[in-house]
Amino acid sequence: MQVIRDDGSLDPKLDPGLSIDRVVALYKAMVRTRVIDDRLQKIQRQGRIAFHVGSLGEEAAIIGSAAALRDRDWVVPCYREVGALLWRGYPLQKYIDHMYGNAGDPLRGRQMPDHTFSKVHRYLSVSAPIGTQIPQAVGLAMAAKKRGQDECVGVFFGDGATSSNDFHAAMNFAGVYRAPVLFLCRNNGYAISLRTEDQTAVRTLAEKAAAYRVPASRIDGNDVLAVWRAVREGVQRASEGGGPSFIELMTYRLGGHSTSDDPRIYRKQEEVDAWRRADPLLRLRKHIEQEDVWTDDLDADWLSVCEAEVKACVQRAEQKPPSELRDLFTDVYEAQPWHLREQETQCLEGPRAKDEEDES
Ligand SMILES: Cc1ncc(C[n+]2csc(CCOP(=O)(O)OP(=O)(O)O)c2C)c(N)n1
Repeated sequence: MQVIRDDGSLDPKLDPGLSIDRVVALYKAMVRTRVIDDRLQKIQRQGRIAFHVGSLGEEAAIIGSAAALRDRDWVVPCYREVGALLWRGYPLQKYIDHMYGNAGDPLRGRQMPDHTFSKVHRYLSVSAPIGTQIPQAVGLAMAAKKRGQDECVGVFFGDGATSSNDFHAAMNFAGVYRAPVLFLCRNNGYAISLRTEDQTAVRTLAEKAAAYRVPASRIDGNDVLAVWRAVREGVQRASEGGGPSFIELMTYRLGGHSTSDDPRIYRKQEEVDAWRRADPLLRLRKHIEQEDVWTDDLDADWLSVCEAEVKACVQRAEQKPPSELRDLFTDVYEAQPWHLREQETQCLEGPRAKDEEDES
């Protein structure tokens, strides 16, 4: 499905009818996510943060899905979806603090960068082992259904995850119990260096859903309105008791898998250039320009607002002290149990103190 044509016009039969203000908000969120990505990539290269996993080129798939879910619905992320968390109003400063693992990091530096979460924003923590979040999402959806709550769960994962055991177990459960879950598969062409066609024999990932009687669709994932429409249809189905949906979002990872990857080793520049021309931001910008609500000046202004915001957050993050070692033992239970108190004392004394004790 495609709603925004390459020339920026809309297919009137498929237009989901969002207000133009809402469409501009989607564009602004996509630009903001890209600016954040770009800045984090640069400061990682300067050795100021350890790692970043971005969403360059996949912004429409992520922001469009987040916008179509309702506030009471849950987002179960893979690891590229911080744009969805920010869309829900998560403070950028907290995210940047997390990237530094400093004293402002809600995870106290105990996780890898880009593995954040927020309970109040109904955004689950990242489970790095591929596919493990998918059965968790189905469990969450089944819990909501059992409680009679009108809530559904949008779970993100990549094409590679559809070859994991957890994907199949989760799809089976969701199919049998008609769980109110949306399987949001970002088919970005690669699982790190492995091309989608080399890791599965099927022609489309959407057809895997048929085996579990889960309704599936294949969407232009670089078209934010097509994504919105497909996800909102899935939300409605789930809300009316119709159970799960699988949505294959066709997109492309324009950057490396993460800052630890060099994609030039396994893919051709011509392929990347072709997808750059299909950049989701360019197509949406064309559309809002045609609607006379966006101009080059507005674009430049918004870009500098986002850049200034990220720069200020980075500066503040770099002034904060690191997470405290003590937090490892105190920030676990409301009341610290005796064994953690003992470990805290030993740890703060340090291994040298222990060695000296042994020698004496
Ligand atoms: C079980 C497991 N095996 C290997 C890895 C290393 N790994 C991290 S991301 C990744 C590729 C995932 O690809 P995909 O599911 O397509 O998501 P994408 O990164 O493209 O968004 C791999 C193999 C892992 N995290 N977990």
